[in-house]
Amino acid sequence: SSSKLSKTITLPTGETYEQPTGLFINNEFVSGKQGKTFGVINPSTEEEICEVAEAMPEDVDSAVDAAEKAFNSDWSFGDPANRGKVLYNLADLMEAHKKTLTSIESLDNGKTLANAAGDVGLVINYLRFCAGYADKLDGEVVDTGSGYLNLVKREPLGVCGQIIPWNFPLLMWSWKIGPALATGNTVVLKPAEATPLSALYSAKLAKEAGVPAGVLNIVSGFGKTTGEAIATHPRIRKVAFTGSTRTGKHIMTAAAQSNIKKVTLELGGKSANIVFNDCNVDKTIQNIITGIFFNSGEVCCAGSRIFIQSGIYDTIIEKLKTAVQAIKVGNPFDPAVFQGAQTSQMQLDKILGYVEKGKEEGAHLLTGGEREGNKGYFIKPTLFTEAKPGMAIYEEEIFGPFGVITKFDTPDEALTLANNSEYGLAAGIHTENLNTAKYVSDRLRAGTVWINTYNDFHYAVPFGGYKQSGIGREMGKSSFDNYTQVKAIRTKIDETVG
Ligand code: TXE
Repeated sequence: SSSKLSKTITLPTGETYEQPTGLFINNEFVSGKQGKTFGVINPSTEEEICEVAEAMPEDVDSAVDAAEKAFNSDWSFGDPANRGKVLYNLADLMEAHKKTLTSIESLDNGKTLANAAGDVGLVINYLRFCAGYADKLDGEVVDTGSGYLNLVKREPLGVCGQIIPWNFPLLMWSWKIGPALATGNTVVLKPAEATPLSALYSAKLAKEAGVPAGVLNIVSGFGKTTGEAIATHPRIRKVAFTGSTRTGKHIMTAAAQSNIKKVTLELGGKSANIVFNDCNVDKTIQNIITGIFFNSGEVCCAGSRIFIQSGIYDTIIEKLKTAVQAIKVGNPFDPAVFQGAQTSQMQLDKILGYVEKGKEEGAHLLTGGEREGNKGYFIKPTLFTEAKPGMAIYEEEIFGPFGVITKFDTPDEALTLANNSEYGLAAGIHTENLNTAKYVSDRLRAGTVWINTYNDFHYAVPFGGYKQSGIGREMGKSSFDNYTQVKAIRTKIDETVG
């Protein structure tokens, strides 16, 4: 069966499921007021999966109306344990639907089933983490003498606009809605136009979990229309964004000019992955690969600048080349495949453009550098050596399975190279020496430093950027700071009662 607001989809696993395709406003799937739709492409086959409703500014208005009404209700004023319960229910439902969610994510984004399963697992854990915090975000009593009672409490911000990217569609959905809902806010979220399916499917689960009408609204659409309507909306009080630094700057400006929305940003990166002479070679090879080829390289904190100390350089290069050439690229539903498709034609073209740039700039193509097959957005894992500061492939975020390698001699030289970037999202260090690890990790200007691991996330550990990689932290306790504001209540006490 296939109605206007949902479509029966057969997954490559043979399973069929019902995909909601409407906008999700006030707990109902609805068509956009202008009746517009857009196609969602399967990046592994370049075929259309389905059409979904496209939100125009008037639809964003409807979503904000619903969210504002829901905010002025028991949702934000009632017992926070109720919000925790709803989020636990949602996590349970997502666990029950884990298989379908995993397949939807692979279908829509092109990532392997293994990558998608990892995402969904982290989503479930993080929602439970947020649920558990809902009733534990205590305030303070400040003593200024017996003539006053001072209460300091944390309150939600109101209607929060959330704009997310296509590389981790469901994970980014959870990083945004988890802390927002736990703290009593209401949400208008725009998924990326390339990957709206898992957010819509999960909206249905949210309703089933008991999320009240208007608390969570999903408005699929494009950045320049739907995203812009969120960033400039006069009644949205906060905007949270994950995506490019360029769009992040634009959103911050729009937030300032419209109504001083609170802003959190998780932006691009060009993270340094530093290999020292005394590293464990085999583990380090795996960590370099995970660093840059995990999730097809579409990772904001990808270890895309690889720095290798001179004493181990030749050994690492030789082993790395062999290991990378053994990586299987292709159908994300094939369990033998390590690297699936890039998410869009635009990304494929962008990455291949950087291959040409790298050659022109005089770097050495060690391996890869071309498309894999001619159907689907697949690209061979690519590494350039002899990359130098000033080269576009060294400075700019490529956002694909594309790493650049540079040789260094001393830890201080590695630090200078690593820190000489406007980005500061993450970094990696590979050494068996605690002194080196501590010295270097203290001096790296990055929000996350991984030692002897990479792209290794945990829901209780905060994540976010230094410098132009962002503002605010997601996951961990820090994420609740992004969604609460402090209210001081100072009461004068009449001491004449004594
Ligand atoms: O990103 P955008 P794009 C980087 C990566 C990639 C490049 C371009 O280098 O190659 O960005 O990708 C919405 N007002 N990252 O163009 O524009 C858009 O609809 C409001 C890094 O896809 O940042 C989508 O939902 N919203 C990254 C989201 O912003 C707007 C993840 C991200 O799109 C908007 C993605 C506007 N004017 C890309 N314009 C990371 N840090 O993880 C766009 N959007």
